[in-house]
Amino acid sequence: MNVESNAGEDLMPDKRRKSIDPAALEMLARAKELGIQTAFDRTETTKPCPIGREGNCCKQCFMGPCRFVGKTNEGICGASRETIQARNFVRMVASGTASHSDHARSLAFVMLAAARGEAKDFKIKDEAKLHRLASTMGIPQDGKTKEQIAEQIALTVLNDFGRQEGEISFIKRAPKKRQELWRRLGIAPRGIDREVVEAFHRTHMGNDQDPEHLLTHALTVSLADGWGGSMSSTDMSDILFGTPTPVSVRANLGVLKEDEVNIIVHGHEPQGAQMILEASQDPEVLAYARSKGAKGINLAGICCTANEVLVRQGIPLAGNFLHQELAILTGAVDAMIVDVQCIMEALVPISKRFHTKIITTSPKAKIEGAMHLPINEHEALSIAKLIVKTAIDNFPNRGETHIPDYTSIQVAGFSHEYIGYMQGGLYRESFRPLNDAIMQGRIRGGAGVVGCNNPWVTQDESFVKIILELIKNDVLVVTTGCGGHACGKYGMLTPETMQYAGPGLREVCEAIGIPPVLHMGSCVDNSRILTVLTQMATEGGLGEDISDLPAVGIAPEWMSEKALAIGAYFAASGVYTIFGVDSPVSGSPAVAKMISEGWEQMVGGKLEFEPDVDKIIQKSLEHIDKKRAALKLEEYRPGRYAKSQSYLPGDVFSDEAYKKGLYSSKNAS
Ligand code: MSK
Repeated sequence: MNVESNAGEDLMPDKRRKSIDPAALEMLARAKELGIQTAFDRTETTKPCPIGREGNCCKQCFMGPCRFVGKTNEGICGASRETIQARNFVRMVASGTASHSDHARSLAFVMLAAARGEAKDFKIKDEAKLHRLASTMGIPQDGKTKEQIAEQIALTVLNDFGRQEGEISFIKRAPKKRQELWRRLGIAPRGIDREVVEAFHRTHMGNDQDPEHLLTHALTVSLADGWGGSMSSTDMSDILFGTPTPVSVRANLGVLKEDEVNIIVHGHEPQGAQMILEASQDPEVLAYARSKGAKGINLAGICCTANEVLVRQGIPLAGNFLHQELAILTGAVDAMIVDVQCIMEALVPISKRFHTKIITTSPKAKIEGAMHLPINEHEALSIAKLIVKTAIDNFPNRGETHIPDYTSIQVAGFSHEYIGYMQGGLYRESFRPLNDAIMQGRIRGGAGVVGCNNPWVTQDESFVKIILELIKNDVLVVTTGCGGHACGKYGMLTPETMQYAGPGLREVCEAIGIPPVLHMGSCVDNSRILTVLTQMATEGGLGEDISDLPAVGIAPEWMSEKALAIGAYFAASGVYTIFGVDSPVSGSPAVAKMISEGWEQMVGGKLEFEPDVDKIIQKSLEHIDKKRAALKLEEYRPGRYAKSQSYLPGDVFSDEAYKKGLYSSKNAS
């Protein structure tokens, strides 16, 4: 791959900045200096195919690909524009579901091996959660050891993959009314693998040719993700590695250290990263690092593997999706350990310009030119030690380094259990205070602002803008994935962010002792948001179903198929969900209407694509107020509790604001 280019301009073709993150801008300038191309630059040189981007390309058979341009309104087989748009959409949702759910499958095998004593390095860390989960799954526990219960949980989850009839186990955790709706509509997923396979069967040439019928299956397959693969991933990870509670930790590239072995974990699955963490704390391994001249071993994370070890063990964050190449450009990363999903193929060619070793650890994902050391559950720690020692051996090979001097403090790790606990303590945990605050209008509503970075929009800008505006309007925000990272990099996950919140929200945050933006974890942890919404819907006072709640879901910088699966399962669960950037179904207003108005009539939630950030904010607030009115709640009156403050000094997006305002430099307290 050619990595030479005239890269490094910090402006996009439309003169917007490539990022609002000063660390990213500094590294892009460094890339330019070194003549290295990154995703930011390839966005300019690799123009997306406009036909495919609009969803107007059908390549499901070899009579085509058929391109729906100009007056062409049917493929060679006669397929309509709407059919091919719906087919493409279903396939993306199925791929996203497969990814999240296969992540769950590997955790189920780890849990099974641990329960059977075949994976000595993995233990059951959260026994209370194990018992809670077993009882919701209806698994008998009397007279059973925790290992026997864990074995039954793992087998039940694995059974949900291959189940041919009935419905997956976690569906019964949704509000009763929602479960009944799904059953009535026939969209409750039977088995995870079955729904994914059926999605590919239906979208094969010459099969399902009714766009609405196809899109209804997108709802089913996405529910297999949200209430299946993702939810079971979250629960099994908590049981094996601990349920998150708030941790305070630094974020951004400045967490890398000049005098220590820097290892970055990147991808999505927690089990390998957990072993790397344990290996890096082993006294013998630490002594080995010192023997090579390093003061210690510094572990940091990127993407959702970062989130997994951040929210549980407080491992610092090196950055979000678009930081993966920038981290290598520092010259200070001795090894980047990658497992699955969101790993750019560009990492290897860039790493060849430095000393960084890219090591792949999943049997499912090899990268040409990278070292492949798959971690299996049976000898996980010994393989992890080998990987860490490989990084240590590489430390003396470092050349010139350039670590941008930016970090910020973040507080992350708000599991749904912790959110319940902080509202009532260990014995009286509940969602009553939150529901009451919404009913009284202290809190206007809730929003999940989640998802990826996409180099087609200024990195992190829409996250910051949307979230600041929402909290200013008394909307409590939860975040996950790379959105969580974006918030963390700008200090928005700290209690100090309360000063930018509206007076009602601020009062509630002060009373409970939480920031107005809560980081709940990784992409699969969007399932925690489903659990929170269920608890709010069943607590009383806010209706009986998720679709009754004054809440929205937003993915302003989405890029992955997993994000689309998440968007679809939020809609299927009753949430108004808005995606930024652009629409993958923009070539067919009819299909866009089917997943918006059509789905709203069917399931009470809808999925819309809105590139304009101001409109995203406006639509979100309007929706929240519409739901408040439907619930006959007190009218939201800003300023009722105190005077609202202006939310940022000066220009939010200036370097000065970042350095003096939300953003703190590495050496600041
Ligand atoms: S890592 S799926 S870029 S959130 Fe989960 Fe970030 Fe999106 Fe990957």
